[in-house]
Amino acid sequence: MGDQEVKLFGLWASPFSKRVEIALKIKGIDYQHVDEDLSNKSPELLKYNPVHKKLPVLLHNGKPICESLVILEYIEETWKSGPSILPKDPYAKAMARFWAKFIDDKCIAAMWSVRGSSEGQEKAVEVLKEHLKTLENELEGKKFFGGDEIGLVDITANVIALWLGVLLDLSGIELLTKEKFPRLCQWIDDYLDNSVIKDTLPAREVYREFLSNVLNSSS
Ligand SMILES: N[C@@H](CCC(=O)N[C@@H](CS)C(=O)NCC(=O)O)C(=O)O
Repeated sequence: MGDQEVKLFGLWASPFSKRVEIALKIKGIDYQHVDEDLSNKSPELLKYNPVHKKLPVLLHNGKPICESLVILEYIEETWKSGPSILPKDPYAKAMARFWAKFIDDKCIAAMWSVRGSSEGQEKAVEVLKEHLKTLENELEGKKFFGGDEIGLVDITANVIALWLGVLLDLSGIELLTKEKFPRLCQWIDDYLDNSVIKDTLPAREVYREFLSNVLNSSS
């Protein structure tokens, strides 16, 4: 394994990029991280992801893999070391894919729409609230979305664990509270307390400053 080339074109502040790092660390895979600048993407990133021109891209022995959820499944199938991040049972696996897609297609879309103070913001918050309720229900009787251990859905939901709270905070929206979402808040605490997660996600204050600058420069 040590002689393999595993290179991640990512960004420290990207929740998508962090998904890949978490999976590689859970599996105990050594990798090289190339931190990209989104305002000046590297020629390698553009060459390896000509379709979307986005990070993360995982380069494994010269072969590029794009799209974080695709990369997570590739990691699971390629490296048998470490814990599995997807269940073996076909139905349970399909459900994990379903919820990961729900987070990407619904939650993340709703999350970025709550920014700013446009007329649509109130509606966007309502939509986000509905989606968070759905996730709250999904956590009934479980520590993690994956059960007792962190799995594909938890890794996909890292955006809820850190990025969403900071965004809501900076936007002055009180939504993700223990009163409204007790299971989801407990999940956030448990998830952020995991040693791999702690070691991988940026510190809240550091990310807060970064996002605050991004929001100020785009408004
Ligand atoms: N669906 C993609 C989303 C990745 C994504 O949005 N990456 C952002 C950084 S967080 C990016 O590279 N944006 C560059 C751009 O849009 O030009 C995934 O899951 O990998």
